[in-house]
Amino acid sequence: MKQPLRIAVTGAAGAISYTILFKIAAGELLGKDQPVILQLLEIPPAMKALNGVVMELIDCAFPLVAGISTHDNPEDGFKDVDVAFLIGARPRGPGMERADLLKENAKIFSGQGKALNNFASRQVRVLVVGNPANTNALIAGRNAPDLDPRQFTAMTRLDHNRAVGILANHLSAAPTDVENVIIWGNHSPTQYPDLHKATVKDLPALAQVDRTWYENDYIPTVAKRGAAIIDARGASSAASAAQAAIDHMRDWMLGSGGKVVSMAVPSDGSYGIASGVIYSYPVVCADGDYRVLQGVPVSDFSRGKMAETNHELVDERGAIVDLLPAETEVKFNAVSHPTA
Ligand code: NAX
Repeated sequence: MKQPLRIAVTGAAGAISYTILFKIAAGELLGKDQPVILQLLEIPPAMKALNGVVMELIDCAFPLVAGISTHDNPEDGFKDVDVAFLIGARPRGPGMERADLLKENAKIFSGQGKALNNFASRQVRVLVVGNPANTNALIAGRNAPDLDPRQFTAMTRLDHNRAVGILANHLSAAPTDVENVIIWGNHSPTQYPDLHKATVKDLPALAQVDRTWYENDYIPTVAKRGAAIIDARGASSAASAAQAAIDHMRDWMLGSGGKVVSMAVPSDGSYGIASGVIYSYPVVCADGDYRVLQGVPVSDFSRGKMAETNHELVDERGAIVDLLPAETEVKFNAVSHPTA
């Protein structure tokens, strides 16, 4: 039996965690031969609810769960963790401006970044799900100067999976028939779901759909899917978000099998994007690492969309710039990422 890996999950009493914890415990993240220790974080008022979730985890008698602990502070919760899902975040309250939301979350994610820096495994892989996810990941990473910034990523895999699923559905194809869909930019309505490189059953996707449908229907449907789900369900996406978080982290750790997937990662300036912002790119994962796909053709239409979402991320960074520590040297590829 392998040594257990330590998995931290914040917001562990919330809706997404109520799905993801049971998937991780069942071996859907790292395989059926990899034991896990779950380190669950919440804020003090939610500790009682978290204890209820722990009772249910115990009641599943999962063979792979080698331990469960609960924490109301990141210093204890992130001790020695190999993987961190940062799901908990401050939701937007009534009358709260976007800038206030960014600042409130900046406080949470700077503390979590510091705690990861000081207490997590040196190889920790971090996925930020809590919104505004891209800028929260930027804040966490910038507060962890002893870790490689590339260890901090944000989730656009839900947008990627939505883009695949909605296209497959439109063409009466299977999701596995769809390849090379790309989400560029921010996990927000400015994101750009790009089909220029995509294929369905090995033929160009854009040759199989109406261009007007692509521009006026498909792009906004993917980008605003979260709001449509809230409108229909009266609650935000939770099960699909949990699945996407598993997909993101599993591919990062175990490889994407040559497939292109979308991950929001620190920009190295590729495709003219502002250096340092956490921007969703097409990546291929192998050997426990990810590599931004280079050489994707960018049409004038795409360039405009990619710039718009880039501007939004630069603006978000501007709104919290006074809360960021001084920029450290960006150590791209400085740390190796061995597979689990
Ligand atoms: P819930 O409100 O159900 O759960 C969030 C939990 O986080 C709560 O139990 C809360 O007590 C806890 N929490 C808050 N601050 C915390 C802190 N500092 N430390 C530890 N725990 C803390 O929300 P849920 O539906 O689970 O969504 C969680 C986050 O994911 C939200 O920010 C949401 O906007 C974001 N999403 C991001 C998505 C993405 O694709 N990147 C998609 C799904 C989701 O909307």
